[in-house]
Order: sequence, then C-alpha cells, then structure tokens
Amino acid sequence: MMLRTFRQHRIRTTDTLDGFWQCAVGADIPGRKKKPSLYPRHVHVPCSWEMIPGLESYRGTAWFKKKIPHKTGFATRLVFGGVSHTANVYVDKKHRGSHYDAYTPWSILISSGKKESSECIVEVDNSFGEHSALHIPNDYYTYGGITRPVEIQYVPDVYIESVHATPCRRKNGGWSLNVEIQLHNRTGRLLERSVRVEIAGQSCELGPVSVRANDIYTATKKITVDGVASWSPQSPRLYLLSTVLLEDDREVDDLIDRIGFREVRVKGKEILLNGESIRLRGYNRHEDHPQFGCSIPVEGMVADLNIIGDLGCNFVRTSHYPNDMRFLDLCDEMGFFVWEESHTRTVDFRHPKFESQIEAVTREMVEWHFNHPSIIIWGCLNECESETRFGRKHHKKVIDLIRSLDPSRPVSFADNRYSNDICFDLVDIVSMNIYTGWYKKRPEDVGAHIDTLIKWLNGKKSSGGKGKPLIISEFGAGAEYGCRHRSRMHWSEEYQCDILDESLRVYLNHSDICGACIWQFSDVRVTEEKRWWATRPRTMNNKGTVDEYRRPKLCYDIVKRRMHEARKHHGV
Ligand code: ADA
Repeated sequence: MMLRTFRQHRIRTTDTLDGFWQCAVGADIPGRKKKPSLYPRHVHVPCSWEMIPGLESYRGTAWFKKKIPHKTGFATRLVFGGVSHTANVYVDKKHRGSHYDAYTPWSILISSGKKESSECIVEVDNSFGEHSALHIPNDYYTYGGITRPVEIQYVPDVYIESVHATPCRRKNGGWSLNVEIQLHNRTGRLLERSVRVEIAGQSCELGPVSVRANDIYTATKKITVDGVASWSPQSPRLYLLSTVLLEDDREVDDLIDRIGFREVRVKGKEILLNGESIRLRGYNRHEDHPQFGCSIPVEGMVADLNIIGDLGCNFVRTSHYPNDMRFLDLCDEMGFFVWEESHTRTVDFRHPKFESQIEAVTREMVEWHFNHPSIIIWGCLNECESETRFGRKHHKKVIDLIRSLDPSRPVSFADNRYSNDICFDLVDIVSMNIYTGWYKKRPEDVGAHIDTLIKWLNGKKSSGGKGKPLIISEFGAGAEYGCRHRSRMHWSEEYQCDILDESLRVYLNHSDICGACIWQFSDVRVTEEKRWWATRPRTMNNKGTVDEYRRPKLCYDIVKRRMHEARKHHGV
C-alpha cells in the first residue's frame, strides 16, 4: 500500500516498503538500550505492535530492519507516513535522522554513492517520559510501531519537495489557483530548472529558475482555471494537480496531488462553503481498532466512513491528532468535511519539550495535508489552559503559526473552560466540549445549559467569541455495549440514548450553533496507567455510537433519525 489512495508519481520511481520487516523487540531482550544483533521476529508493516500476541501492552523500544535498494544517479528518499511515536533511523549503521510524534509524515534523504543497497534500521520508541510532551498517558492509546505506510523514492539532483495549492473563487464564479512549489537542490552546485503545472487539461510553465546549492527554492504562480466543477459533500469533484520538473526539456521529476475547488469562509455566526452556509453534523473519531490498533487498513477506514455517512453525518473531527493521509483522501473522495487537529489532548504547556514538539507537529500537519479539500478547519490544543495569561500566550503562538502556514482555512480549538476562557478572540470559530447529562447535570438540562453559555458568549464579559460561529465539538455519554437496563442508569445503552437524543434535538436545531460533533464514533482503548480515565469500565472510553468492533449500540438509530432530519431541514 502506498502513502495515498492515488498515484503521486509517473516520473519519479517509487515503491512501497510495506510488508515484512525483521524486528527485535526490547521486551525480548530486557535491559538492552543499544541496537540488537539479532532480529528474530518478522513484523508486517504498517502495524501497531500491541496487535502481536505477547506484546499487547508493551511500552518501550523495538528495532525494525530492512534492506533498501538504491538507484544509480539518484538519492534515496524514505517517506514515513507515521511512526509511533519516536523514531531514529540508521542507514548502514550511521544515524541519519529522527522524528517525534506518531501522527505526521516525515522523510529522510540518503545519498547512496555507488552502493547498490543499504541496511536500514528504524528504532521505534513509544514510552512516556521527559522526552515526550504530547504523547502522554491519556484518554486514548499511544500504540507502538511503524504504524502507517512507508515509501521509498528515488530523487534527482533537484526534486519537487512539495506543492501547495489554494483555490480562490473569482467574482464571475470561476476559479483561480495559487500554487506554491518547493524545489530542493540536494547538490553543492547552483542548478537551473523549470516546472510545468498541469490542471484540468490546462498547462503552464514556470521558470527557468536557479536553485541554489543545498537550498530550497519556492516558486509561486496564480493560475486561472476554466471549466472546473466545485467540490462539495454532495458532489466531491476532485482534480489532479500535476507538477513536472524539467532539466532543459527533459522531464526529470514530478509530484501529483489532488485538489478540489472550494472556498471556506466565516461570516458572522456562519461557516460558508463556496458562499453558502453549512451545518456540520458529525463525529469525533480516534484511529483505533481492537484488531489493528491505530494502523487501520484502508478498507476499515472506508467502513467507518460508510457508517458515519449512514448516520446522516457530513463531518469528522480527527480528535486529537493529524490522521493517516489515506483517511483524508477518502474524506476528499466521499465528500466529508474534516476538522483536522494538531496533536494535543490536555497537555502541560510547562513541559520543557512542549513548545518545540507542538510547533513541529503543527507545521508538519499543515504542510503535508495542505491540499485536502475536505479539511475545512484547522484545530489545535484540545482542552488546554485557555483560562490563564500564560496559556493564552501558547494558544496565540500555535494559532498564529497555523495562520502563517495557511491563511485560507478557519482555525479553532475545543474549549472546556467555558466562561473562564480568555482565548476565543484568537480563533475564527468558537468550539466547546460540553458533557451535559454525563459528568454533570441531567439530559433535560442540555437546552438551558447551552443557552446560559451562549448568553455569556454574546455578553459583555465574553472573551471575544461574540458573533462568531459556534460548534459543539464534543458531547456524549458512555455506554457499555450490551448493557441494557430499564432503570436507564449510567453506562446503560438507554442512558446514552437519552443524552444523545436530547443533545441532538437541541444542538441541531439551535440558530446559534452551526456544528454538532458527537463524542465519539467508536469505543477506544485508553492508557492503562493509573489516571482517572483508567477507572473507565474495560479501560476504554465507551462513548462510541458503535463499540470497538463497530457494532451499533442502541443509540445508533436515534442518532440516525436526528441527523437525517437535520439534513432534510438544513440541506448539505
Ligand atoms: C474530553 C476530551 C476527550 C475525552 C472526553 C471524555 O472532552 O476531549 O478526549 O476524554 O472528554 O470522554 O470525557
């Protein structure tokens, strides 16, 4: 399986590195910190090692080894879709790169010289501690392994590093595209190249440009594109954007991405897609499955989206981290709106690694996922310290970073400090996680509770959220699959029905609310460490509408009815 659901190169030679890797697991050799000499296991990549019998809750280090072929005259580029959560890469015993955070792609470049092949070792660590500010014991599970696909690519002296395209609606209803292309010169010489951009049967050239030695050159171009259909959930029309690198007149490299023509804007309390108001109805989803850990195969992703679609939803929040690019591809193809979130669930801003790690993961998320039309909101910093001056400083920094990387999408964070929050002025969309009826109050209090919050939001003492769109980014209730009781007690499927039914009745029909996102799609595993969430039954977050095997709970049909009614009423 490749990193994406479609072919990204016709000129650049690429191959998958998925399949069996030799592997040594720290659990088999206690006390060992250095690279092992024997690799007794064969582990199929991508995988979460907790799926291997005997390693169900292993937290530590494992080494993955594979022989990688080179290609004369080209550098070898390894692209990792995701390694959970810290990786060190050694090629022919030399340390060639490292990466922190499970949820973003990254790459390393190897000059092979005259070698035909090399030995590549990826050291993977999923432990918690001082070295990790974002992966911490949490209300979800940090799995271990090379958890997403890996690709090998062969790149020439100058190659296309990335392409970002921003569609802009013209006054006459047509489209233009702002394209930014990064060319990487990996040699010590100044080199001249040009680039051809092809989109929807149109073609234009940029250059010649001189790319300095060991440097990145950014070329930009505004292209007017005629005769294209726009992207929307009802009609998710996609186009291939092909960039071809030319040396003299010879095609030497390429990069193909897929885009959709759509524009997202915020106007008053509304979110507009191509000028039309939209309502978001959806789910928070973790990458989690009892048979695959976080390495859900593409068929499983499609199955999840089919369920979400059947439920009448049009929206997925990738709580609480950037998702596998194939999942985002599927959302583009199947017409789902996405709130993609940088990696955070209630972390300590004072952790010495926090600033550098949040900056890196946020930067990588926007850079790698820039072109997905399905992503209409960038999210960050779920339930963090948004009520202090110190916390505000950090919110501002991350939000400013996202805006500097992509000014075209609205930004939000999911708040749980409510009227103590002092950060709503920083975002385009106000979002709140509210568990009325579950942690506090009763299901029948949902309406009164949200009205009190909205009154505060629009009142004099509000922190700047007044007049902005409002999304209820989480609400829900835990229910153990199969736990039915006429008392409708906590943890029964009946009580989950009561909370979801009333919450959806209120939120989907409220004129001040433009999005309702249920917590959560499926039941998920939580970290076993002794934190309060480890007291959850089965050490799982049981608020799924389907259980971990995707078996529908009693609430399924209630959610489906409410969501479909709302769709009929509001369109989209
Ligand atoms: C929070 C958090 C989720 C989950 C949820 C819950 O709001 O954002 O990750 O922990 O609450 O189940 O309580």
